[in-house]
Amino acid sequence: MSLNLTLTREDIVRLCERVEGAQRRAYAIPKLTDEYPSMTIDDGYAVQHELRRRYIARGARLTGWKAGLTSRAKMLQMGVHVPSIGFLLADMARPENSAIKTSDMVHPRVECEVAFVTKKTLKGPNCTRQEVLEATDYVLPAVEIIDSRFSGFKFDLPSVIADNGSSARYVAGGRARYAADIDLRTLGVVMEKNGEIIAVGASAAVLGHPAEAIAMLVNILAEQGEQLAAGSFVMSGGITEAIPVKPGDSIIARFQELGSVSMRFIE
Ligand code: 0L1
Ligand code: MG
Repeated sequence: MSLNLTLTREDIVRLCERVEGAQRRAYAIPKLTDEYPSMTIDDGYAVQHELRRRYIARGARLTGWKAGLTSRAKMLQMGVHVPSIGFLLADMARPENSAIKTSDMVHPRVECEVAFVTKKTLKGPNCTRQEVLEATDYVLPAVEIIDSRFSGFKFDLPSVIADNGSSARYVAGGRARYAADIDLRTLGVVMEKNGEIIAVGASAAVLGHPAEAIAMLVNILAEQGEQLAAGSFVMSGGITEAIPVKPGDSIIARFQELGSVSMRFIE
């Protein structure tokens, strides 16, 4: 399948430098399509690919991937029509119960997700939910801290993809379980902020079943000529809506069957 690219190599490098600057120094930038209105989803992935290449060339370690915009509510909220993927690096991970700095993020928000750890390589196209479940070593609960670098949350799909799906930090914890031992489609989740319930959801919000989101991710990787390596940590997308956090906030995400994941936020 041929890619629908409109950006030149120079444009890709320029936009990558712009996004990287915003990510590393935590400032907001206008959405990329203000300057490149014809930018496509494939262009967005080309910028994301260049971003990953640069981080890894400087010593970052790829730990896995994230599916994003996987619930209908989130797609509506963000005004986009298809899910997206982004990469995860070891230095984005934070320990459970830790204090997470906000001064190195633009406008952090948290969302509850089921994470998968794989034991076999997965390849698209046409990867299915069943293949994902067979390749899964175990699942565990996670909270993603997303941080769109675009001013006023005004963005579109090519811009979000170029910004690595707003990836910033992630915390995994709770209890790891074999996927076969639980009904992954009907897991309930409750998120508390400062002791108050602020969001509730069920895992079916993620494309009907979180493993569908992983299959979707593998199929998008295939379009980019890539596969999902065995041993990857993969987040399947927000079950609850994204909740803004600021210094002083504490978050606890309680997952049915999988335990809870907590963290607090500091300046
Ligand atoms: O993880 C995700 O669902 C990606 C979110 C991208 C848009 C946003 O920043 O909310
Ligand atoms: Mg997410």
